[in-house]
Amino acid sequence: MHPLLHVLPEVAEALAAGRPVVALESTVIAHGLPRPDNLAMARDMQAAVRAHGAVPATLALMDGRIRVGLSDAELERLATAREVRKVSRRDLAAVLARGELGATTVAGTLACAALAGIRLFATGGLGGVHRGGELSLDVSADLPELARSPLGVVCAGAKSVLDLPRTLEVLESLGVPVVGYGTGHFPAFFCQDSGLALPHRVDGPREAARMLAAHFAICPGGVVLAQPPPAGACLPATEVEALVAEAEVEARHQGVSGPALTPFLLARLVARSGGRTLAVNQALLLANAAAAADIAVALAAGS
Ligand code: PSU
Ligand code: MN
Repeated sequence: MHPLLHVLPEVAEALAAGRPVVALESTVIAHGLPRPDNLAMARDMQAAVRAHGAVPATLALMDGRIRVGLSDAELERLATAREVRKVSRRDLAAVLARGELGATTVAGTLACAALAGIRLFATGGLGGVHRGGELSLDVSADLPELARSPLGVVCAGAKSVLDLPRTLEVLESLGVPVVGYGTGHFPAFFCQDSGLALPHRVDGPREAARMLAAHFAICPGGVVLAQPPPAGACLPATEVEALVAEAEVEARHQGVSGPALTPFLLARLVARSGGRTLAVNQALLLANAAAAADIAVALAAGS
């Protein structure tokens, strides 16, 4: 193992034995969800992974090491600390060298999970091309990192606050497969369907595992497995569009940009929807954790 990695014994044993492990990110805990729901969700996601037969490994930076798997006390520290850095690929070295507390984004988690040899990762929504990104060039580092790190990433598509058609264009250019998990369309995070057709679809964990095994055998980088949010939890697309448009105006007026933009927009949506976007976010995080565990089990079984 890499000297900067500190792997929880339970996770290290599972990896060494070829048993299923699912990586979980920590930006969603530290910056993506309001407190105290964030700690409850961090615990519930780990429990969902376990209930579906895999070992959860939440990733974060602590005391100068990349932590792969956190104890409950460490999860609590991450969810309640006053200052937590948002760590993408570009931030890894600086935060490690200073020994700061860091929550890894999808990009940061992918980079670290790849070092540890983890094959599955569950998150909520990917980062992507922000609206207006064709001029601002605000394109999440999640996209190039997906092209580098050999993991299957179960998500509900990319966040509704993004430009979804351009996000898919960039993923195509990068050669990252975007596969519908039980759907033929790219989901839109808070909504089941963005209206954007996907070129490939798999149904169920065994089909997903077979596709991942073929990809890992012949291609570098990862695979996006896009699962629609649970039907009962979804919001109407027109309502989400109106909420996002309002939140975008607020961000512009307050001069919010860069890494602060995504957490700002998500928090404004929670406030403006009276908590309804939070309920969808929580439901899809749990569903994605469960699906990633199912796929990790199938992949470990070689089916
Ligand atoms: N999806 C969520 N909540 C989040 C994020 C995604 O439901 O908080 C986080 C992820 O960690 C993702 C990051 O990698 O937002 C993207 O941020 P940016 O657009 O600054 O790259
Ligand atoms: Mn950005």
